[in-house]
Amino acid sequence: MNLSNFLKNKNYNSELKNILLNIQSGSIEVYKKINEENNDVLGSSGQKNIQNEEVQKLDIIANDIFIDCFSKNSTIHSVLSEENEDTIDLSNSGKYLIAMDPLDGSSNIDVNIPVGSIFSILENNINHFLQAGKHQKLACYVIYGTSTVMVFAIENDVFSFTLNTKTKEYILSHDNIKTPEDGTIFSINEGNYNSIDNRIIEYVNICKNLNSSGKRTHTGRFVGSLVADFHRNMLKGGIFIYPKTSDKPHGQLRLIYECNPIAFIAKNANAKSTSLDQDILSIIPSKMHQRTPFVVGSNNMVNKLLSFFN
Ligand code: AFP
Repeated sequence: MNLSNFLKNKNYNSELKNILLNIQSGSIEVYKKINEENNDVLGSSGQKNIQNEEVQKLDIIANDIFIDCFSKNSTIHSVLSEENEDTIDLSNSGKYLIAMDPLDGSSNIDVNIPVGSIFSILENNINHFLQAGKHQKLACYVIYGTSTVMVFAIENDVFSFTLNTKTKEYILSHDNIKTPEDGTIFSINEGNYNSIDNRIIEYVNICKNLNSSGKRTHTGRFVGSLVADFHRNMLKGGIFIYPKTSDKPHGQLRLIYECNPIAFIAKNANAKSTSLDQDILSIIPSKMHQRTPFVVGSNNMVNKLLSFFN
C-alpha cells in the first residue's frame, strides 16, 4: 500500500498527515538530487554553519527543498533547521513547529554512505521550540541508502515505507515496528575512546567479551550517520552511544532536531533513550541548537549501560 492511501485509511490527525505528505514530497526531491543529479550535489559549499561545521552543497539543497515544501502548508508556524541560526517563520496562524536536520551525516555524502533527513513536529505554544521531546506529535526520518526509506512515529505506532524508485511512491515495508529487547550491535565512535567516561569503556569492553566457545558476543557498527546507525539497531536490536567527550563536553548531537525525534521513534518502537543523566524526552532545552550526550537502543542494553552509572 502506498503512503497516501495508507494515511487515507487511518484516523490520525489530518494536519499531521499533511505534514507527512510534505516530507514525502521533499524527500523524493532530495532522493532525485542524490541519485539522478549526483554530479551537481557532491562536495562542499565552501561555507560554514553557525556551529562552525563545513556545509556541503547537499545540506543547502535539502534545506531549501524542505523549507519550500513546508511553506506551502499553512498549518506550519515555523521551522528550526540545523542549517539556519534563527527559525524560519512561515505562517503566523500555523499550529505546528517543525525542527529538522535536512541532511544528517553530511560527511558521508561524497563517499556513498547513507545520509538522512530528520524531523520533529511539535505544537506551537509559548515555549516555542524549547519544549521537552515528550510533547512531540510526530517524528520522522528518511534514509537515502541502498533504498530510500521513510520511518515515522505517530500515536504510538512506528511505520516504515520504502520508495519505489520507478513510480516514486512510498510503499509500506514495516508495519508496527518494535525493537528487540536485547541486541548484539554496539555503535560508538571508538576514535573517542581516550576522551569518554570510563563507565562507557567498561560497558563496551563487556560487549567485546567472547563466549565460552571463543566466539564474539557482539558486533561493532558505526557509519557516522545517526539515522543509518539508529535504523539498523532499531530493526535488529542494538545500542547507539554518543557520549560527552573532552572536546565536545555537551556531546555531538543536537537535542531538538536529532535526538528528540529519534528518541520519540525509539520510544514508540519500545526502545529506550537517555543522556545518561535523564530520559532524552524529558529534557527541556534552553537553546535551539543545544547538544546532548545521546544513548538509544534496545531496552536491556541501555539499562545495562545505565547500571554502570547508578
Ligand atoms: P554531520 O551531519 O554534521 O555529518 O554529523 C553527523 C552526526 O551528527 C551524526 O549523524 C553522527 O552519528 C555523528 O555526527 C558522527 O559524529 P563523529 O564524526 O564525531 O563520529
